[in-house]
Amino acid sequence: MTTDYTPMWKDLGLDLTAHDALLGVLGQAYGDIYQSQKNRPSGMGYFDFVVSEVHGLRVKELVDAKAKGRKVIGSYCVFVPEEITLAVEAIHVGLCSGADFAMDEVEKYLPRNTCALIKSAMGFKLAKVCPYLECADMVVGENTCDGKKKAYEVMGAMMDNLYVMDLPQVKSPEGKALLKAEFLRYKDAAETLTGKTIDVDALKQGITLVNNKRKAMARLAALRHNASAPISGLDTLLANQIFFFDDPVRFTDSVNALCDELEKRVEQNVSVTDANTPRILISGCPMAVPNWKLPAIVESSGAVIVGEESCVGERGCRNLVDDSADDLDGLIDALVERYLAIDCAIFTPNTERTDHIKEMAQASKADGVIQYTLNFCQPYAMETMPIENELEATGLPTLRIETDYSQEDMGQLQTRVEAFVELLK
Ligand code: BJ8
Repeated sequence: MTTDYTPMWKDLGLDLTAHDALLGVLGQAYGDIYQSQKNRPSGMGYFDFVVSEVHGLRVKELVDAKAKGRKVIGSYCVFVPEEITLAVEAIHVGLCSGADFAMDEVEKYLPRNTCALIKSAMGFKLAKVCPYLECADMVVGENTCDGKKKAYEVMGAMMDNLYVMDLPQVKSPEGKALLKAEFLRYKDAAETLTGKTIDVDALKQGITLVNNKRKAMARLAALRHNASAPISGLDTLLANQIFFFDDPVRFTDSVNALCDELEKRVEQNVSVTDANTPRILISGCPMAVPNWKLPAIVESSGAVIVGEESCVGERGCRNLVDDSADDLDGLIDALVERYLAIDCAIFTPNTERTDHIKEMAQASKADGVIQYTLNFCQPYAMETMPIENELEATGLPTLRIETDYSQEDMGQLQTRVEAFVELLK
């Protein structure tokens, strides 16, 4: 960062010492993992810049927008509709939860055997190290897995701006009605927060902005299907992570510029790997910034990641919202339709997820699938075995990895991943 943002962080109430420690770890990990990659597309320069300013320039944009009267809404899940946030001219930021922080403190509130993502969310709050969280005028939690549901009860006592959205667990007509009621309740809450009323034009505008972001990500995903592997999995994961907090228009333009470059790379057969490098699809729990652990191991073991079946990936950003309705109720129905197609493991049954993994594996010409689960995440762990059986029945080798954010199992993971990559060769 070229500017000294200390006064801004201080005004936001961050713990400056703890925050420096977090930025130090993040910078080191980013340098080691990202800057050491070879033959990166030049379009990644924008994303490198965003990371270098992750707690700087982007946060300043939020602070400046707040000074002009705009509100910031933070969210922990891809079920929270950004379209509604944008329709009230608020700014939507995904709260990342991808690193261990203040774990001793967290374990005074949550059992040790809670998944790393939930612990991280609470650690960032307790340690006061996340400027996005401290900037947010409203933070939206959601009733998805049991761990998150119960953690929000605890976190509700730590913040005065936590709003919890209920979510269905079954994709039935009743489940759809519940999601619609919850989207309408969120719309009311967003209107109350901002003092703006959502009309058809405003919601259509929000839908267009988010659809454009998702279209750009779909373009990027499709380019990875090319046999030449024009971009690494680590770099595309980074774009997927930045999707959650960057300015939507600038982000969309930057992804499209990257895709223009990748199209040329494909024409000229420029690749980030050697020919015949094993291609791997990763499927499972979301990888929030700065959780780059498993992809770094996979790509340093001689494979390339060609897709992420994840909420920080294709599960989270595929499918557009139909904006053809000309009344508010019709547009809300279209939002419900799109969001209810998200095949998160909290749903029962959830067979569409297996179908989606198979489709992704085929489209991306994957040689194998790694199922990635955070320790103590029951919904995704429970789905690994039936998915493994189905994939292996089609001849696709799979590997199950359960881990957390610590570095302790790095050696063991590297050995297992290397053996899997050898098997795929
Ligand atoms: S829509 S995947 S972003 S809930 S890893 S906290 S499931 S115990 S993150 Fe998620 Fe929304 Fe679903 Fe996507 Fe629980 Fe598992 Fe932890 Fe998880």
